[in-house]
Amino acid sequence: MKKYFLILASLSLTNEILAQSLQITTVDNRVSTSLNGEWKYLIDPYENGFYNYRLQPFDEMDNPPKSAYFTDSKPADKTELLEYDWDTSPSISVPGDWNHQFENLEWYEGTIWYRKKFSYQKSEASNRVFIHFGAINYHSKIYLNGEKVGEHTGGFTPFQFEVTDLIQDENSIVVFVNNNRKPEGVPTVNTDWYNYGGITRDVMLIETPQQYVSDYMIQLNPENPNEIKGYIHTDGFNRDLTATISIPELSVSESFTLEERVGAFNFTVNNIEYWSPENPKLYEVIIETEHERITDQIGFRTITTKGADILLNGESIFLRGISIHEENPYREGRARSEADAELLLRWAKDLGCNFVRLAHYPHNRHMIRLANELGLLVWEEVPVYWTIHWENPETYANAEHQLKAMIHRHKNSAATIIWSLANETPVSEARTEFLVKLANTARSLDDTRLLSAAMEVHLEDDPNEYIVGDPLADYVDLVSFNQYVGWYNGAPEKVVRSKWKVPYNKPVFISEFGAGAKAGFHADTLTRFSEEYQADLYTKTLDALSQIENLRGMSPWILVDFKSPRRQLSVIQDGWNRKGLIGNNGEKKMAYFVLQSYYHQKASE
Ligand code: GCB
Repeated sequence: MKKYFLILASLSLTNEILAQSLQITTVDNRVSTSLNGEWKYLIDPYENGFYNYRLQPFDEMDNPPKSAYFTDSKPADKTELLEYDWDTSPSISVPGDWNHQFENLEWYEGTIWYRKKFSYQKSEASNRVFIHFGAINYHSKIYLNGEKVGEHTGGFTPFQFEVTDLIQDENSIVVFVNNNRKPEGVPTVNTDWYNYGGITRDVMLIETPQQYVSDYMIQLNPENPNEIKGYIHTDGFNRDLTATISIPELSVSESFTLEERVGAFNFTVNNIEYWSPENPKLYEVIIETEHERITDQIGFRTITTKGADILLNGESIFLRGISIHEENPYREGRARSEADAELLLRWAKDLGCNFVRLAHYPHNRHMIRLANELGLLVWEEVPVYWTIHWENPETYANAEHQLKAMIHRHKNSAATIIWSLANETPVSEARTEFLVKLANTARSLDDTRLLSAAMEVHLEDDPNEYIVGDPLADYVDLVSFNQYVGWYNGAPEKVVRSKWKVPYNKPVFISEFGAGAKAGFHADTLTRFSEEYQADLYTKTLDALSQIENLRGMSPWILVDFKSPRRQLSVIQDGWNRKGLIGNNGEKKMAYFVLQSYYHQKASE
């Protein structure tokens, strides 16, 4: 029997989301027009297209001069001086980082302008239009037909601006992109990954009715697996609307009234086939109002913890994971497409994984969609990495914005089970306060997933006993830590003597361990960067970690070699972090097979 009623209490949970900038939930099921493809670009290290020679920003002037690049101007006649010309400028592919596209931009960090001209006709005159960016690294300013529409900071989360009043039949969009690393940024100046710049993800125009469904959450109640709960938000007119949620395969069709643009619901459903790695069942879910009909593919599952156990649909699960950077090694650039997601996640499946840690920032939506289809559980993470400015309120606001955007984007993803708050951050009062605030924010937005963070270990009296003693552990659901005994800390034989003390009655997860190896380089097990060294370290580490009683999973570092300017050992590294189980040429290293056979055995337990 189904029942339906409004839960007013849960409205307060959703106010937080209402308050943040309107980012459309799920873009693939909207009326949209892609703006991917060839754009023009101008390299502007001195930001000449942005300031005049007195360093006054053009976009703060009442009448910006034609020399402002965003005006996309032409000389009126042959006598007029104008020192740029968009039409004769070179082209660049969007989406795509600039570094891998042009040799002279391989190491470029700074400002590049992009421009695209396009025609547009709304399908209904009264409709609204938004320009949506999947991600731009790192800071961007968007101008349409000479007018500034907005600015965004943060390299890995989507954002959008309404352009209903600016869009015309013929348009010029100009985007200022700057990827300078900043000490107060998130991430900060030093990371162990490459600072790819540019419009790195899809760009699209999204058209909606006046009052449109801007956001919805449709999830299983973690406390009752026969109940689906959630909310719908609309934006635009503030008229009471009737909304209907249908799940045809479950014979669900529930209608309710949206008051003040918002409606929360829960209803009972019987015979749900739960989503799991073994059975990644997705249901077609239809959300309808009198103005629009949106369809989505949503899986239903619960994820909770009890003592040391991680319970997926009430059953204890071991997370057979691997860490992944968002890079296509063949292209030596950011992963950006469905094909790139296929490449990476098929490798993870072949390795025997049921879980992927998408490090160290929110990955593109293709990765998450495919993980839902392939049955891979997902850890998503914000780039709060190493030494962020813990005491700077702007740094906090930036980190919180990225966390909110990440949660907002994938809150209907069954595959996503963990939001990770940080990676290897040094314990201090200010840092813990910062991360606890992030944890509280995450919990207020989503009570259907777990929280974690990749923490560190320390030694006390016993030189072989690594202790997790981080006050953050009290605020997260999984106690996760990175450890590199046998690589940064001694040779693999040291692992054999090591113990780990994790004094919490919570699931323990090893978010990283690993060793560098150059694919094809063979030597004995003591020779650094040989495949034998890496394989031996994996064998010994897997054995040693099994002493940890509460161990419920791991995501060794890392699936594929990835580019990092920190790695300059010539002949061996040449700008690549070599801890991949797969080389940048796609070759599987010996350690790949060690982990694969461990995972096969784990899967059969
Ligand atoms: C770590 C970091 C990761 C690095 C890795 C390494 O602990 O979390 O971002 O890439 O070690 O290879 O040193």
